[in-house]
Formats: sequence, structure tokens, C-alpha cells
Amino acid sequence: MMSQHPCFNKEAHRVYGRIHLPVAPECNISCGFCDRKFSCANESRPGVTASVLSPEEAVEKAVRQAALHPELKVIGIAGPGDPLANPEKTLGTLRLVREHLPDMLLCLSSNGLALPGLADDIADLGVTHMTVTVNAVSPAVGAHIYRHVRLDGKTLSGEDAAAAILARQEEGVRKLKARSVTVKINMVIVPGVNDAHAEDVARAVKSWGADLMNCMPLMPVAGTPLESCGSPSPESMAAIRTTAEAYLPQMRHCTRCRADACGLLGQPGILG
Ligand code: CLF
Ligand code: SF4
Repeated sequence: MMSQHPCFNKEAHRVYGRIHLPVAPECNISCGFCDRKFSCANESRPGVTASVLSPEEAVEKAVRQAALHPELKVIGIAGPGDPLANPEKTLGTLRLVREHLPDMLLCLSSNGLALPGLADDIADLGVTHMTVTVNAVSPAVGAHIYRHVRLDGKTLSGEDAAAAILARQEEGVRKLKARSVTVKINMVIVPGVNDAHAEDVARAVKSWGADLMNCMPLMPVAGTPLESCGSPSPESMAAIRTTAEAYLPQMRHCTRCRADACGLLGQPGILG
């Protein structure tokens, strides 16, 4: 199953592509690098607004693209908000994809907050690949990244918010691994905040059972609290990935897709 997924397998990305279905506009947390006018920066390229489609519209377009482009092998949902903060739309879309495109691999990304309660549904629907973004495994570090987390009708902030999301990320990843879902961990590297923390994250998520890690350089968005942190240099990203690689294989070919990307990684196609 690994072989045809362009993100999880470096060799596959020149040959096989993915379609992102932009059906998930809402989010259940607030990251310090996020401007909600744009797509979720935990998986996608910030600064690009993706249109939102209904599940029916999105699947109809995907069916058309898949018929035209046999190299498309994966259907992913990656925003523009958090897919699992929109459970009806996201799971409903996956059900439609299963019905109309039964041969596609299914892929999801999430911040992980809502994952524990949905992991079994995700596995039952046949999702084989999941990305969870873990930007910190210490609440003290996470408190500088997460502005707030909405959970069970309450809004948490500071270290409480960071501890709450961390606990759910761990529980969710362990549940996915118990169901044999392949799990990638994204980590947005924020200079001066979590750039010295990647080894801790790699060690922890490895112990949860994760398969692969994708360290992504922060792309600062104007007007957000973490704007002034700037982007890590290519040299520091290379060093971070080398350190993290002692624990988990590193993805180095991520192209920061839009939430409505369609085609091979790095090509400009969108689902239209
Ligand atoms: Fe999409 Fe993400 Fe699935 Fe890939 S993208 S939901 S794992 S099918 Fe891939 Fe794009 Fe990087 Fe994501 S290159 S942003 S890692
Ligand atoms: Fe924004 Fe994504 Fe963070 Fe939600 S999870 S606040 S959409 S960056």
C-alpha cells in the first residue's frame, strides 16, 4: 500500500499523484501561525485560499479527474480547516469516495484533537494513510504555538491547551496504529520556539508507533502572532531532519500542497 502514495513513498511522487477534496472549512484550535482566511498551515501552504466544496461536488470532480488522469492514486482531505473538526463532511466524503472510486487510497490530515473519538471510524472507512501534526510534545513549548483549543464546549489556552491536544494526539495515533493505519507526523518548525525540540518530538512519536516524519519550515503569515519568528534556514532544516532521522524516516519532498491540489506533487494543478 505504501508504494503508490506520493507523500509516504519518495519513489512514488514522480509517477503517482493525489487529489485533495476541500470539504472541511472549520477548525477546533487556533495555531499562532494560522490566518483562517487561508488553508491549514499544519499540512498546506499558507497564503493560498482554497474554495470549499460540498462532499457531492468534490467527489463528482474527483471522479472526472480520476477518469482523465490514471496516475492519480490517492484521495486526501487536508482542509482548508481541520478535516476532523468537520466530521460529518469529512467522513461523508470518504464514504462517497469509497462508493465511486473504490480503487483509490484514502488519506487524511489533522491536528489530532478530535482523533481519539474518530480513529475507529477512519480505519473502518478504509483510510490507510493519516497525517497528524505534532508541533510540540512539551506543554511549555506547545503553549507558544497553540493560542487556544476548543474541547467539549470549553476553550483552553496556554499550557492547558497544549497538554490537552498532546494527550489526544498520542491517544489518537496509538489507536490508528492498533488498526494498522500508516501514520505520518508533520511538525511545523518555528525558529526560536520549537526548532530545538524536533528530537524530542521524533522520539515521542516513534514511541507512539508513528511511521514517518515531515519537518516543515514555518512560512510566516503576516498579521499572525508567530509572524516575526521568520523561516528556518535550509541549513537548519537539514540539521533538524538529520537529528530526527535517528528515530524516524524523514520526508524531504513535501511541496506544501493546497487543500484543493490535484496532480503530481509540485505541479500547479487544482481540483477545478
Ligand atoms: Fe494530501 Fe497530505 Fe495525504 Fe499527501 S499532501 S493529505 S499526505 S495526500 Fe504530501 Fe502535500 Fe506535503 Fe501533505 S506533499 S503537503 S505531505
Ligand atoms: Fe489553522 Fe490548521 Fe492550526 Fe486549525 S490546525 S488553527 S486551520 S493551522
